[in-house]
Amino acid sequence: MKTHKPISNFLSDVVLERITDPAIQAVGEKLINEERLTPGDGLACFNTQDLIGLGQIASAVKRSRYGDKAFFISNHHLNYTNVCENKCRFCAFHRAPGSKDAHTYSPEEAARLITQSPVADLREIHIVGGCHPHLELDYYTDLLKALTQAKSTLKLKAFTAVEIDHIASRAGISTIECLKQLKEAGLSAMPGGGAEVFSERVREALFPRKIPADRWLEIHGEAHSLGIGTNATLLFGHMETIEERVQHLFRLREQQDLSEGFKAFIALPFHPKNTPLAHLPGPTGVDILKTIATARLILDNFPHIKAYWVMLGLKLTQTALHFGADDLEGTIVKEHIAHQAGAATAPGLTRKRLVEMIEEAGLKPEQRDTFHQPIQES
Ligand code: V47
Repeated sequence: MKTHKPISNFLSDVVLERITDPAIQAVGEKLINEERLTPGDGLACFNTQDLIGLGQIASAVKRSRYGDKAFFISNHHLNYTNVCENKCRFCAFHRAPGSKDAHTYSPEEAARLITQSPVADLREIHIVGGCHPHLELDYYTDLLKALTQAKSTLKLKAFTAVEIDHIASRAGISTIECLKQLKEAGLSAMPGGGAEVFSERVREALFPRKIPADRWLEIHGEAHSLGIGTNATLLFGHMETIEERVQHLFRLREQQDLSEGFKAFIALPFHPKNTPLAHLPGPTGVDILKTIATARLILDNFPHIKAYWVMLGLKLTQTALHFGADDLEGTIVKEHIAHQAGAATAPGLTRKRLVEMIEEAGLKPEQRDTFHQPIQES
């Protein structure tokens, strides 16, 4: 069911006429006529020199859905283990089993960390780890149960499709059965990590041990069939081509047409430090804004587009809120994956700072829960 206002209310002929690139003007006209974009339109968005024109269209789409609002959540990121057997070449977070800075929290340790969380109005725990070679299904269900017991009002957004595939194969059960058991133990939603870029060429070069695109999408479809809402990501700015980025976005749009359970898309700019790809520069600010704006336009069936402040930096995040993004992610407390790869942002932000950031960008902050429902301030 369509919940947004006509884009023409937010994208006038005057604005369209000022757009210098005819291909981007044509994109704007298509959206006004409620036509879906084609891969050719996606390429035009990435290739345009008219960044501002592209941003105006993406911002119009955002405002047609959410007006001046921008969303955030009070959450805590918990990386239960950094032990991972996948050894992806873009990742600075993973450690070999037994290495001196490897960690794996017991369910009790994880629960203690959450009861000590500095976030006063905590709503969600975002739980992601590695593909640990020795943890069993019971560990994951015990972890979810211990966290629920620690704070029963919390929602648990846990385990990427990559982890779900790993847990299920170790347990010798199907991924849908695994998801059912995790849901029973307290899983409310799934994060969007592990998608990287849906290109077999890039997978073979950078993450050959990780599940391929079809499997990642299939597991999200299974989660959706069980009523588990999920997110999706794109890791960009390493060796992928623009065509591969566009294909990635279209595969997500196709999956969402089928299973309808994606809640948010997050573009993850590659951070090279401490990875085997440390010689790469990572994407520019212009590229990051283009990617977010283009995602907003192609992913017409995704409710939310996040600007992940941890990886964007605070100023580019504020700018991204005018390039199609409507959500900042959260308070987080202590982020590891991007920071170990060189992110220069704070480990976490207070709720007050998130509110200020949105207000400084000229927008209205709205606190949300895991399911993107508004939370009234108490
Ligand atoms: O899965 C790993 C990526 C992801 C690097 O769903 C890297 O709400 C950049 O998925 N440079 C984790 N990216 C982050 C993530 C996420 C974050 C916030 C909210 C949500 C959500 C999801 O980060 C990993 C991987 O795709 N990643 N290494 C790197 N060097």
